[in-house]
Amino acid sequence: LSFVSQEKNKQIIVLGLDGAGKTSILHSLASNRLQHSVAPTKGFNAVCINTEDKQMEFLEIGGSEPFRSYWETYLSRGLLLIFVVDSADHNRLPEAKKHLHQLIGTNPILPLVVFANKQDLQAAYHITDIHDALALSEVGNDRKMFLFGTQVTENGAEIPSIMQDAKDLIAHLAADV
Ligand code: G3D
Ligand code: MG
Repeated sequence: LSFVSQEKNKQIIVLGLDGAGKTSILHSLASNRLQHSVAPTKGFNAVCINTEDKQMEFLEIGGSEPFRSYWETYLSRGLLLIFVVDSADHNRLPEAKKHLHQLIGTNPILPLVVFANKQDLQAAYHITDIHDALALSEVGNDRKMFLFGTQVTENGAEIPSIMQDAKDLIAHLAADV
């Protein structure tokens, strides 16, 4: 029983500035269908995703200012961090970078999966530019780090293979920790 309750605390933490697409990505990964979010997350959003052999619990914490104080608390007992950015929101990339580096600075081995979302938008930076803008080369040698370009458009369509790959990778990383 203690094993079960210990496991219960281990969540995949999903962070990023508000409007980046965290909820949209989570719902799409959960349903295997692309799903836009219909409303901004107020506070917390917990989503369970089943794969063939296990269940993963994701916790999105709202990106707006009042909730950011919770980020580090939850992260300290997280399995891995998923960080979502709006690739077309050039003005706020420095802010996203600052938060990301603050978050991972406290944990040198926490695996990191970055979603460079909204790749459908004309103004979106390519993932190589996102890699630079977020200074991902500085995230640490001992850390597993992955970067995916994603887009959540075409409501109801099956998720593209890159999102399926990301989901498989996350399941793999979560099992490994
Ligand atoms: P958040 O949970 O990070 O705050 P949401 O972000 O998932 O709530 O998404 C914020 C807005 O961005 C939503 O639009 C959502 O539909 C849109 N969005 C999410 N992903 C994409 C994407 O890949 N491409 C585009 N073009 N839009 C996306 P609204 O209009 O409801 O604010
Ligand atoms: Mg949200």
